[in-house]
Amino acid sequence: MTNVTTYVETKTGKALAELSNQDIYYQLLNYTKDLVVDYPKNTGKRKVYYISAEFLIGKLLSNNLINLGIYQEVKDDLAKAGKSLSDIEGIEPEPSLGNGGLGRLAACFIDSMATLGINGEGVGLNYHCGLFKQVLTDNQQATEPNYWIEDQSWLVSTDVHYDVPFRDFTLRSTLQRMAVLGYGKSSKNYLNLFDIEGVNPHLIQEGISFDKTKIQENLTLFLYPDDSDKAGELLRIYQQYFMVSNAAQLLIDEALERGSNLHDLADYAYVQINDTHPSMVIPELIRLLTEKHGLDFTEAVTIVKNMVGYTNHTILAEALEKWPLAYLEEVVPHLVLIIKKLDDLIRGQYQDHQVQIIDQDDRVHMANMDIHFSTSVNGVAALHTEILKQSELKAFYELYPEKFNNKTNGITFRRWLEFANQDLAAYIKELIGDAYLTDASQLEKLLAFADDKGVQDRLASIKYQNKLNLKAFLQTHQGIELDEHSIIDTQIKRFHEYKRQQMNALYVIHKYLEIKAGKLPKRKITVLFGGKAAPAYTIAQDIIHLILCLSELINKDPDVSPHLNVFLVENYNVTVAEKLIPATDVSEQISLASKEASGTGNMKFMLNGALTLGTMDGANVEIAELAGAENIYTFGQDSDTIIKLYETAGYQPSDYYQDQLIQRAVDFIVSEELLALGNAERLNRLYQELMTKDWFMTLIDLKDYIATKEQVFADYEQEDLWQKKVIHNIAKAGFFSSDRTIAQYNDDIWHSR
Ligand code: 26V
Repeated sequence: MTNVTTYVETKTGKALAELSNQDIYYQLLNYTKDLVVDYPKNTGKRKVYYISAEFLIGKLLSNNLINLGIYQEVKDDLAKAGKSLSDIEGIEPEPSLGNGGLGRLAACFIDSMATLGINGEGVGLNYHCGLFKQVLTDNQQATEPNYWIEDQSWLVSTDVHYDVPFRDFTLRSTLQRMAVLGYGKSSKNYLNLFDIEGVNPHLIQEGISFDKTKIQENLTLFLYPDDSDKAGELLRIYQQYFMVSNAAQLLIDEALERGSNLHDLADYAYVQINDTHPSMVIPELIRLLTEKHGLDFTEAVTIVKNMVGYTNHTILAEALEKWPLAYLEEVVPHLVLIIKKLDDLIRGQYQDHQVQIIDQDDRVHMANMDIHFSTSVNGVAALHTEILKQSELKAFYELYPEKFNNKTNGITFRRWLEFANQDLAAYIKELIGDAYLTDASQLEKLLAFADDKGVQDRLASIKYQNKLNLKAFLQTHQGIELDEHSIIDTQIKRFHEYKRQQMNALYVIHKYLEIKAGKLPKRKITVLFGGKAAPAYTIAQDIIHLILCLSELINKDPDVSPHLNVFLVENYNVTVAEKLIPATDVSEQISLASKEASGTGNMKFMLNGALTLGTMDGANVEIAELAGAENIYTFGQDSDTIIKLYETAGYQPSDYYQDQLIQRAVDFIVSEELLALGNAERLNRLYQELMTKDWFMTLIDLKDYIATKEQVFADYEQEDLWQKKVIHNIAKAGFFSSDRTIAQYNDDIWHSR
């Protein structure tokens, strides 16, 4: 293949220098697509189908160029023509086809499957609008639709179509694909995104509200629409069934094509169910095998059971799907027949009501069905898997101990180091070579430099340069004035009470009050937040409001702003994360212990040389073990204590509110200063919530959090000590490569060769 300059000249008849960035973006898109069109697909008899309602892939241009090994070459060619690759990257719309960690994990996983040469593909939905665009106005979050598909995009149309039957109509699908390229590989996989033909954007009304009843026009219009009402829940069932019926039909067709006689289907395919959203694939496969392909029911059940694994991503009860049987009857009555048969099978085997599929209230427990009819059940970090075994799924662990296994999450280093932190990546190569790109454990070689002053200084200067890059980005995008000399303390993730952004906000109040009283920090602190809140989640909106009011109060106060700044970065997404993470000094991972299944942001920060301030939750526990207790800042009650407190209803916020320091911070939420800037209803509701309920126990850890954070800031002033800790973190981050995670999935669960 010719180089990019020649390609563009041949295609357009113009020199690169004459084209606009927009034109160049489309040229690069097509150049990349043309390059890989003839790449062979990965083979491997047993093909993995990673079914997921979300693939938070982010922008693809740079990632693809890196995986093809031509990023630098293209960058240089563009530079010769006076063009900047990073400006062109800015033009690509981000496909935000996920809410958060679960969707981003799926994106890292397909990258790693391709890199390891595994015959494994993603299957999901081609949402026309990704997660809503967040606009901050009047110190509140507003929402707008987030289109990402243009006339030219990474999607490639196929002639694959299936009929998907619902009670009242049948929908014909189309399949759009994206090539998934492995790092340094000349073979590919696909991300398969199913769509309907008649999506109608005119159904969208104000903001992101839309007519939820017109399924034949809206099925793939939005990612996870608001499901706080019945119409939303039904739409979600339509989406899920459409996704899995297509996946099941694709899988069977491909297996037949590759020589399966269907009795041996499990030798040809393995389905990984990413949380319970794709659970209906189990009864759907059984339905297709029996009704369409004439297999006997008992045999079909055995086959399917041998080709399915289920990953659990949360222990939050409200997030575990339990569909009313009546809703399923309304959408997919033919599937209900199968689900009832499966329920009968289980009732015949086990009396324990905790393990039944359909409960006394006629709700279908999707996770229960998955666990019975699969070979593997996994959690996503060591602690999370233990909690599943010992409490949440204890009854199942007793039935099937052999099915339970842990697969600690990981991240792709191609995106989260090579691309996002190019200076750091280049320096690491200078120090230890580039073998770490395919064998992340090689990063441990950096330990030899932990006390090397020259290395420490270079790392500090790379961090400083990344702060300058972030400063430029925030200035252009949001008019924010970031102080590059301040210590940058970042909390980026979905807004949820269990993640405790409100605890960080209480720290900010505490610091503000101290500064007002004349107690100044040694160095300016910049607290950055980023994240979206579900539109129907009122308290999360209230927390956003509190942070935005604090931001206005603090940044405008001439006494305080030289010492403390607070910003909520608008419309947090993968692209924003790529800018924030490399510039951060302190990584906030402060969930209530036991509630964050794993976290993956924590790993990205670790790899990029930020130190973790966190609770012993999710993968933080493994970060602490690997990096060493002296290289991470942990605080707060542990998961055993918290789980007991829930069991005994032993937590009362008023017990902690007695403390002067806590009282002062909490009361400030409804102070005159904040009420003058904010919405009294929101601030009062949040205050009341903390005082009377505080379901996620903000106050229990607040004092310890404040004290530990002060220690972090004190240590930052001992530059050598700090950089030594940074080196230990980067060196030990290799374990969190998603290549390691995927190798374990394949060795222990998929056995795809
Ligand atoms: C879903 C929902 C939906 C209903 C309302 C409340 C709620 C709260 C949480 C969730 C989470 C859904 C599953 C999920 O995204 N889990 C995340 O998965 C990541 C990848 O394994 C993991 O790193 C995060 O800790 C976990 O929260």
